[in-house]
Amino acid sequence: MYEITLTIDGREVAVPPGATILDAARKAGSYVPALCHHPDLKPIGSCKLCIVAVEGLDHHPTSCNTPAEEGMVVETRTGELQEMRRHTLEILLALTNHPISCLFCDRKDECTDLRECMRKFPVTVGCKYCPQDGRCELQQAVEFVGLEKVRYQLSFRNMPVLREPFFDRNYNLCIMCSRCVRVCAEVRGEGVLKSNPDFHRMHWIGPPSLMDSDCKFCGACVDVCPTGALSVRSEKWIRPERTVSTVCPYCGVGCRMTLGVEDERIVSIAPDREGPVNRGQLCVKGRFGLDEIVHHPDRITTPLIRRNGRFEEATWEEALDLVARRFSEIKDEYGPDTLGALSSSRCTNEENYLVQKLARAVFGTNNVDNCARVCHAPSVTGLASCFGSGAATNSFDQIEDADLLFIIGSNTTEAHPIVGLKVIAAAKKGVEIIVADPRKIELVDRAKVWLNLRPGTNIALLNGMMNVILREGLEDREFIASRTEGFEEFRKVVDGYTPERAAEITGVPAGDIIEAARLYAGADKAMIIYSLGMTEHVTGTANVMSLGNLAMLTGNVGRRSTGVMPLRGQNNVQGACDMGALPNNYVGYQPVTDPKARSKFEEAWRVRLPADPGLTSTEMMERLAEGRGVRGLYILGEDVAQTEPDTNRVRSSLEALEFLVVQEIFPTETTKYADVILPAASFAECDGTFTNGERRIQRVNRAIPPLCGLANWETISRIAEKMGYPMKYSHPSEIMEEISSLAPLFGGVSFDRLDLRGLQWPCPSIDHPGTETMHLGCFSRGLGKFNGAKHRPPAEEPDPDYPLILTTGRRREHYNCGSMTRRSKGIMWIWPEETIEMSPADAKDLGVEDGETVLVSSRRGEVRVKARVTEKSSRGVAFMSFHYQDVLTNLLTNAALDPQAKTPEYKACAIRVEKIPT
Ligand SMILES: Nc1nc2c(c(=O)[nH]1)N[C@H]1C(S)=C(S)[C@@H](COP(=O)(O)OP(=O)(O)OC[C@H]3O[C@@H](n4cnc5c(=O)[nH]c(N)nc54)[C@H](O)[C@@H]3O)O[C@H]1N2
Ligand SMILES: Nc1nc2c(c(=O)[nH]1)N[C@H]1C(S)=C(S)[C@@H](COP(=O)(O)OP(=O)(O)OC[C@H]3O[C@@H](n4cnc5c(=O)[nH]c(N)nc54)[C@H](O)[C@@H]3O)O[C@H]1N2
Ligand SMILES: [Mo]
Repeated sequence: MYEITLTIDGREVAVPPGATILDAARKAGSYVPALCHHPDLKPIGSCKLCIVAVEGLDHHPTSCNTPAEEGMVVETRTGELQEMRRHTLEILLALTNHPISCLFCDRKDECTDLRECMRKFPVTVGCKYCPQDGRCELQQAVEFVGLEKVRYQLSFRNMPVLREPFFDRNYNLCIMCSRCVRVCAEVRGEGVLKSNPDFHRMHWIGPPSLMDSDCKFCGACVDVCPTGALSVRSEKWIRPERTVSTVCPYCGVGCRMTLGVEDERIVSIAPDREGPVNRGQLCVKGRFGLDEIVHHPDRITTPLIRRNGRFEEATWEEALDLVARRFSEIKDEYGPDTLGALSSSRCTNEENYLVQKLARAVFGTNNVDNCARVCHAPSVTGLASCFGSGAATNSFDQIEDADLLFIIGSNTTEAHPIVGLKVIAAAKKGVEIIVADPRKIELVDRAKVWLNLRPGTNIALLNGMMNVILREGLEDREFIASRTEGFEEFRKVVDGYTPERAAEITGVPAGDIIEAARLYAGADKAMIIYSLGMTEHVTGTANVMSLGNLAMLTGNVGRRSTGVMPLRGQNNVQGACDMGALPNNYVGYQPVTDPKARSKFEEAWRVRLPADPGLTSTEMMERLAEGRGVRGLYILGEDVAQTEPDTNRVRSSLEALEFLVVQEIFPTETTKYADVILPAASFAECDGTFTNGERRIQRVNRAIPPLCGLANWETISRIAEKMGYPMKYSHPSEIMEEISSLAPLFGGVSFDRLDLRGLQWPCPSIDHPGTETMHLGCFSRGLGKFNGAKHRPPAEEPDPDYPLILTTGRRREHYNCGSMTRRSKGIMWIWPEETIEMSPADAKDLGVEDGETVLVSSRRGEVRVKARVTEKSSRGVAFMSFHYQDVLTNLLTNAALDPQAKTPEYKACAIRVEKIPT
């Protein structure tokens, strides 16, 4: 693969075409100082420290932006180069008035305590690294070139240190390398930070606090800063003893991160440049919203048993005995199907596998589910019915190579920020973007067409587009003929949706529907990216099938940079489904109703298994509210009392339970209803695997021992054992062995194969490289199937009593029930409270001012919340998140379900907003 060979400091090295001399030098192990250069940024060659001597050249080129050429002979550290670098650096320090005590301290060798040193040399205040530590790139450069003093006059700039959420900006230490400015624009697509064009009077230009800018607090600027000018407050003076590579536990993108550990505490977090998806980037939650959380004083670390209405601390033995005894009693008295388990898509594959095994083999029921039910279950059912597999068809790194991206019902930059970066990069390259969303999400600014549809009218919109495609003959006939079935019936359905009719239903002008149809069908490689705006409707499954129809109609599936990409929600929701934490499937989507599959599992687990599919989580809640169904429930890491719809009803359901066990890292709305609270180990305390939204199974590595003393897989095994079913594992890798032996989809997966890139399933055998793109040449189900769908309105539509539509969703900084992000001081600084977003027109009609507290009610409940008047909301459509315990948005939402996937309609219900009389 390497094509260029050159010599660096006498060593021969081979690099790929396009590599620079600096890349080659680094590969050859020659350190070359380069203060403006960073491997993730375009080289600008401005600091001039990376100059090298090239045989045959009459000048010294900057190596960061000079391409390596075949046969080049390069020297990186001749006396002349070093002398030139000394001059350059001396002038740089003088011009930027950089404090020098940390660079030239004459007692460096004695230095043990940076704080002590800081007291002596106040001028260094804020430098993030100990002088001896060598992580300050400026200091490293000074040492390397042997600069010992600065001959020019320096005056300390004495600028105030600016305090932001999470980090400080100390421009006294800035050397004007512009890395922060460039990463913000080039990599993050933001352009919030700006350089001051007047080098000599350098100070920050822009608002005094980034809080008053469009900053997303991703931390990328901090991560590229070569000095201490930008530094994370909690990471100053930190020198981790060791680092551990693992996967972020928030969303389903699967970003790799490095945890720094000191005294069994997580003291630092950094994005991993080797991460196959995130490549050195994180979002605000992963970068800053974790270390404080793992060690938060509210962590539940001791089992708690409710006695006389109060929680009392108990030993593990006591608590687990009680759990096993009560579950056994309920099973014996009322039958196995009166027990149920909700597994956690925040937890590892191995833990999820054990929870469904506990339910099936020990409780004896298929009543097991995970939060995919209230999320992407329609993707699983809808895509499986079109293609034969319910997972994302392609990989995230193919996004940039598409010709067109159709983003529908996904607030990508807020809910999946690192996938959002790929969309932004694509847009910058000229890839065309269509956004279909009732809110003016950030990506609308990058879109060619914005289809601003009424919530719950997706099918009409998509049928309208497909109607245009067929009418104009833009379909891919060859693909339809050779790879699909059901086209004719489908066509009949779509024929009824002229763009004019679609416009009437959706509120989107017919011209925009036509334009979107032509753009999508006209692209060679068009990729669909979607999320809950499609699934969380009573038409969720039909919505998803309509996307499958659109992709097949135009031959946009089964090739790179095409396909249908559900952006999965939780860090391991893909895995929780894969592992069979579903009422109808064993691990690897093997149906419980298939006698062959059942007998395979009966043999492996040495137990009789129930034959009928179990209840979904939403059905469990529904029946409980009616006083029937399950009596004993085990919930691992899910906060149903805050996150399921119609909270008043959920509360009655939880109260109706005879026995509720919740295993959690924090007290939540749901733990309030528990009979026993078992502590859980957080991601940093777990060994195992997570599977991201592109089917990539990645290793999660334990950084510190479980604060509660037991790993989650141990807790689950012990409950099983105490109920009379032995589960003997000595490490999660053995659980993965069992998984791969029982599920052909993961037949080739084992811990020792999982390097930093992980493995994308299907991976049927140990020599199989994993699957980046699915359905190449043939669909998982053989032929792809068209499933025509008709428009159906949301279960509840606005009327004179409840005239507004409420749609609910996420904010970038917070995460789902907020149990973690609400415990981060920096995140609460950015988003301290819930607000209801409404359009200026609606606010005017109601006489509501921005910031005013209003009463919001639906047929099910009411909340008081501050109004935020914003152009982001369209007339008639209000928006709330569900991240705050003190404003429970789900008191308002509707529990109406999609009939196939049983997913609730969180994305549309009718509300009334009223002024509160003063
Ligand atoms: N910051 C953050 N990130 C998260 C999460 C979080 O809580 N916070 N949660 C994670 C989880 S579990 C999930 S599932 C994902 C969810 O990720 P997303 O689905 O992207 O997030 P949402 O905010 O729920 O809403 C999606 C979009 O659908 C739009 N929408 C509403 N109704 C309709 C409709 O009828 N049609 C169309 N086309 N669009 C509609 C909304 O305006 C919104 O922009 O995010 C994951 N990532
Ligand atoms: N109104 C409205 N409601 C919604 C949605 C919406 O769009 N609108 N979206 C829905 C969607 S898509 C989803 S996925 C659900 C999410 O709803 P939930 O799954 O209830 O929400 P989470 O906050 O992700 O976390 C679940 C719990 O897991 C705990 N936890 C975190 N890490 C661990 C761990 O390592 N071990 C254990 N045992 N516990 C852990 C957290 O403390 C938290 O209490 O919300 C749904 N609710
Ligand atoms: Mo989700």
